Amino acid sequence: MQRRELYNIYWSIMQHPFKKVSVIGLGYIGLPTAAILATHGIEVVGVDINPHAIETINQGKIHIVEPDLEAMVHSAVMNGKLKAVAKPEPAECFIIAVPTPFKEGHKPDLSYIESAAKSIAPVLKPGNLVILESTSPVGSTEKLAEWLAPLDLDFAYCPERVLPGHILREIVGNDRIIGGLTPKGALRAKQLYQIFVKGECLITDARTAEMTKLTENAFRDVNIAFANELSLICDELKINVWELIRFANRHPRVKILQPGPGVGGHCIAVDPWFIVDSAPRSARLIKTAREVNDSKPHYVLSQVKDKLKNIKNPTVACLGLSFKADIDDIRESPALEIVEHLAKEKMHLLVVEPHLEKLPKSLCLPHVKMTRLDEAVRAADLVVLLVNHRKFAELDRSFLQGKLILDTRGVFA
Ligand code: SAJ
Repeated sequence: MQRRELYNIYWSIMQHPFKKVSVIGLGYIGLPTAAILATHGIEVVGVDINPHAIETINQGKIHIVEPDLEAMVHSAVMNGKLKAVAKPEPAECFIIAVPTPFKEGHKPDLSYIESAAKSIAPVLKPGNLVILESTSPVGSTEKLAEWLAPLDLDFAYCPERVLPGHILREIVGNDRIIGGLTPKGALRAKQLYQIFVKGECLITDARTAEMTKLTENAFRDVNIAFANELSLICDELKINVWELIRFANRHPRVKILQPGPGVGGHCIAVDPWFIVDSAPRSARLIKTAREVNDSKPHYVLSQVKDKLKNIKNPTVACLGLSFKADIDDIRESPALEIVEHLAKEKMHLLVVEPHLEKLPKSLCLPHVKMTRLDEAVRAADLVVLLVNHRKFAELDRSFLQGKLILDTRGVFA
């Protein structure tokens, strides 16, 4: 496209600032995005299929756990700038932020995106901008455009990159990758994100933006797999992996991540599979990394059994259930997977999870009890640390004397 032509598009876009935006999917990404747009003066209509989420948000409260988000949602709702509804209504821009899990055989499941597209189709008008934020396989934005054809719309793919627990800081501060199906789609999406993003908004095509998001999470997965593989090698060679990594990281160009009981959450444990699915013959390292990380919970289980081999009817303290430190999210959590397996063995378990009020349903069993940290450690033969919550690091080490310990995160090391 000629410079002049781009300039004309840019000029015409600038004449039409966004006044009303709809966000489809009010979860960990959609709700903060909706709230931050609303606090910048945009009229925002959030759409969700979950009646509980709608009701909670319209009361100025939130149905998820994220620091400072409730205050922002509360003020946006009270100022009349944000409302949650079940049925989409007309707007100038639609941001789709729905889940993209995988199904059988690690194949991406785009059904939530397809449903979102179908739900907005009746209210779309020519000239509307549709942005996909959900982490998606390469080609998904093109598919979205096909589902919504033949309407005259602009499309862009703009992946979220925020870290749970730090969403409000990162949603503003992080750079944004904006991939348009056309240059006009990209420029219009940039105009929208610039309302609240203080980082740079970098423009590309939709396929590159889709792959950028997948690459970031695959990069992290491969690096965690390296650390997890090192932990196995170190166990075999009787070396303390935490000390090893600390020393290796003193090299100016080495930055090894931390081993753990496996990789959890709904992003890093999922997204690399989208690359493997799209390019199975080439994505060998990425696939192996997934397998290394997915096998770690089984390795931890074998370590537990080994530690307990001489103890009859042992009591095991399991410290942590969430998928990572200092959050309440147990989706795809390796800690939960390990505790569920131990529970199936009918072991007497004392579970400590300071971020949950009660045990998840799968652990509501007579031989599994949720307790305080000191209580669990005092009664346990074996203490298995699964999540590096700050509270666990603060434990008085004298409680651990005489206990068998399996520390999968190097907190007590
Ligand atoms: N983990 C380790 N060792 C490490 C780091 C992490 O075992 O050294 C484990 C964690 O315990 C957890 C899993 O990896 O089980 C994932 O945690 P995380 O903190 O690495 O990532 P998420 O899933 O919370 O968020 C990631 C982020 N992506 C990257 O850092 C590249 C975030 O920026 C993305 O926005 C998010 O995925 C997403 O939504 O895709």
